[in-house]
Amino acid sequence: MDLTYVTSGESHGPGITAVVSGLPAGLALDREAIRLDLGRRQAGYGRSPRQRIETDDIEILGGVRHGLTLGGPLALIVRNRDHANWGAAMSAWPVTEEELAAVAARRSRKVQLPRPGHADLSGVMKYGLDDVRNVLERASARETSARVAVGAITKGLLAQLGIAVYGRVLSVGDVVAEPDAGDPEAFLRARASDIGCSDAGVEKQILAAIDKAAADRDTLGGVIEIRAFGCPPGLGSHTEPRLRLDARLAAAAMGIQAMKGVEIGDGFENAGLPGSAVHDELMYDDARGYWRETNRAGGIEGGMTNGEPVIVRVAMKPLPTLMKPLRSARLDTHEASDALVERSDTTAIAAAAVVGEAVVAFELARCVREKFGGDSVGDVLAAHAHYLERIPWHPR
Ligand code: EPS
Repeated sequence: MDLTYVTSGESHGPGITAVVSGLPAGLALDREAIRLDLGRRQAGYGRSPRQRIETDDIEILGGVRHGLTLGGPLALIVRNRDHANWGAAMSAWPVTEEELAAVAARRSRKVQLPRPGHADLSGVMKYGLDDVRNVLERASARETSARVAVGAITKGLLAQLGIAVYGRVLSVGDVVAEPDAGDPEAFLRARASDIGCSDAGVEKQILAAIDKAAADRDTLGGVIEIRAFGCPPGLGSHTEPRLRLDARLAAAAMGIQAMKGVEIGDGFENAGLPGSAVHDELMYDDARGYWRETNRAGGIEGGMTNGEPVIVRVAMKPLPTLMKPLRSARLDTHEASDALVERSDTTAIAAAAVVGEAVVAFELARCVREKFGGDSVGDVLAAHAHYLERIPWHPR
């Protein structure tokens, strides 16, 4: 069974919709857990004032009855409250000049100033458009609200198999958290932090760095880390490149707006070390089955989970919408001009950790659907239990 999803919608359109296909029947939707993740994505120091307008929640449009999935495609929408302030400027249907004039002038005018580092210029060239807004509205990371909702739903499936996925922030700009054990407790500490970071020691520095960037009318990127605990060995496959879990996680992570680098485990550090200092030696005892003292591989060998926590780190570039604009050239006249200045976040790194959690959860759930099949959650659980019995050497 292939688990897939697609989203539709623009940042200031009526809402962001997602359709998820391939969920088993009988999966309970935890409304509070979904709301919690949507709220976490909106929080985080350095977000734009837009977040004071939006209070994200989902409406289910299909595929669920009385809180349980029915086995068919699930459709949901996260409404954009800001849409009401844009009206005719973001109407799906043709509008009159009068209707457009009723909207604030800035919103009804064609955007002619592509931002360096944004989808703006390549997007208008590719799609033959003359208004950057026709690109930027879809390129916006507002779209991740629906992806987080989809991730929260699939986390519900993973939880039934004892799999938990967490995200956190490791660095913001040049401020880096101290390394720690990276256990679930560390990730729960991060959830309580304003910036999604486990290390309370650097939090003040991070907040100060964000304040400074805001005062300088600049933006900051950073690095996030996602870990999945409780994965059975054998999610993903070595047999085909497209089935390799590391390749799939990299694609899922890079599919998040503004992500520019991915590492599995200690990938980049390992590249500079001899093999003897890199590979995680195998131990065995009857109580634990196979186990490893280290997890430099990040829980994936041969494109498959090996039973250790899955570790994915992702680098986010600083957002390209700057209040202190970079140089650009107008689309219509090609005159040199400053790039578009539009309300934006100073950093969205804390939100990125929540989105990272969602996309990793989705990809793992996809692997679960491939490996264990089944039409109902009961079928999935039975196949999972049967598999673990078949590999009694798996540490419990
Ligand atoms: C975004 C620009 C900002 C962010 C937005 C993503 O939107 P606005 O221009 O309306 O202030 O707030 O993110 C969200 C609205 C969200 O919910 O994440 C962009 O261009 O990517």
